[in-house]
Amino acid sequence: LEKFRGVIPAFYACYDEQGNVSEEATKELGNHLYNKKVKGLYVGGSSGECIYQTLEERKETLRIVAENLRGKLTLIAHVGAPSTRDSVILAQYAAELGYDALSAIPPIYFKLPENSVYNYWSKIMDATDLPFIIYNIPQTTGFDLSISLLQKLRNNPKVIGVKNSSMPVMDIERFKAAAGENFIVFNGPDEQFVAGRLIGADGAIGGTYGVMPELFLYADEFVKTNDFVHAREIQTKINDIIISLCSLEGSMYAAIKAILALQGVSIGGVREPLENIHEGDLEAIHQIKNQIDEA
Ligand code: HMN
Repeated sequence: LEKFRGVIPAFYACYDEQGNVSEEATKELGNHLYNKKVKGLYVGGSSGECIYQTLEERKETLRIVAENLRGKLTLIAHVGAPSTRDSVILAQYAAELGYDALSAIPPIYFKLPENSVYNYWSKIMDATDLPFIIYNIPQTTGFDLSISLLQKLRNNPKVIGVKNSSMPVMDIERFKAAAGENFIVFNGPDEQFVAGRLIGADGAIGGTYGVMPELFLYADEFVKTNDFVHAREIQTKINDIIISLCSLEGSMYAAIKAILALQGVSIGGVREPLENIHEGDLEAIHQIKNQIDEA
């Protein structure tokens, strides 16, 4: 499980000027993050705008990233989709492409009982030999992973971890305690990266790493060397930046992509209904870029 311990940016959706998935931009972002020395990539999750992409677009992104970076970075494919059938198609494709693990949110839209969620995740796991990482993100899915469901899933040896994006840091500690040895819990909320690592997160996956990977890599090093004063200092810088990113008219991901463009990596805008940046955001975007440079 060593290959999963570390800082793993959630990969952004990469579009061309017409808003189509761009092979060139996808490669460019992948290479950029590889050069920053991150541990791996989480492809096609929330930050990948998976919910707004067709199955074909999601397959395309999975393929481009794998062909470019397989063997160089730990690659996790997020295959959560509205139907079990589509998730299984994505899972099998990710396995063919050589991904290191699969991951999925619980099914969305209908409020389904725990047993349906159990069956959904189990069918994804049955579809390939790959290990599986549960994605718990109750603020967007409305579904909270319970300890009893985690324990039930844990009977399947393919379940190797949880990517936990719920806000209570304690959930990380509870999931670790319940799951036992040889299990990876990833910190989800970037605002709590240091706290999550301290309470037991073995690794971390996040939506803002891509625009400031150095800060998370430094914070991680400080945690590893028990230098909590410096770790906390970086967390404060990170949180100031995240608050700025979330304060514009455009969505957080639109702001991130605009800053990445200033950093030399152009991956287009966001897909609606996510809000693209407004004229009035431009000055703030330059300021946030400077804020990141100075941090
Ligand atoms: C992904 O799946 O793309 C991300 O890892 C999701 C991640 O947990 C993000 N959560 C949400 O978007 C709700 C966070 O990284 C989040 O973007 C960050 O903490 C800023 O609020």
